[in-house]
Amino acid sequence: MILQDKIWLIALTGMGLIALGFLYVISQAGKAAEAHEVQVAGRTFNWVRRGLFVALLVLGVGVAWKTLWPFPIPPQHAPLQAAQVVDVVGHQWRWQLSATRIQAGVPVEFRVTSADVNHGFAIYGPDDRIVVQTQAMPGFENKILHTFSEPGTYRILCLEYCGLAHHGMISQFEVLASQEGGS
Ligand SMILES: [Cu+2]
Repeated sequence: MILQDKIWLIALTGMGLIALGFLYVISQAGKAAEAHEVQVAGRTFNWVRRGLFVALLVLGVGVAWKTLWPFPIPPQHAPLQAAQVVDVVGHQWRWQLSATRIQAGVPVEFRVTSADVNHGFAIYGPDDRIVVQTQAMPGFENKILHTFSEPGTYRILCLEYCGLAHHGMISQFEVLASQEGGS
């Protein structure tokens, strides 16, 4: 199962649990409560609340640790020494690339900037799933380091609304199997 489907499943499960909670509260509404029961319920609720807090804390730290390690963003102020480098400039409304043929299996560094306004530089794979993305900002150079494993035609879309023809800001490049040789 791919990551997006897993996240979707987790989200659906969460929504389902919340819906069940609502249904339970609705089913209990209107029933008279006894003073002793209220006291016991209050104490139980406090314990549940503390347990939930600890569980969420552990879950949050755990998920952050697992997903940010290894950190997905390469060092921005040091040379990356990748074998392939592609300079990317975003314009209203097109992408300017210094190379459109990239070799699979070899790290490639994208140096991304913009000539005018902020753009969102996003690479989509042959299966139309997002591979990697960063901001294209005037006056800044944002770096992406990526190693493509699948050959094919990759598309670049703009993910930051940048004016009238933002939707048409689509470009593409080829990822070649290792033996084909790139440029
Ligand atoms: Cu745009």
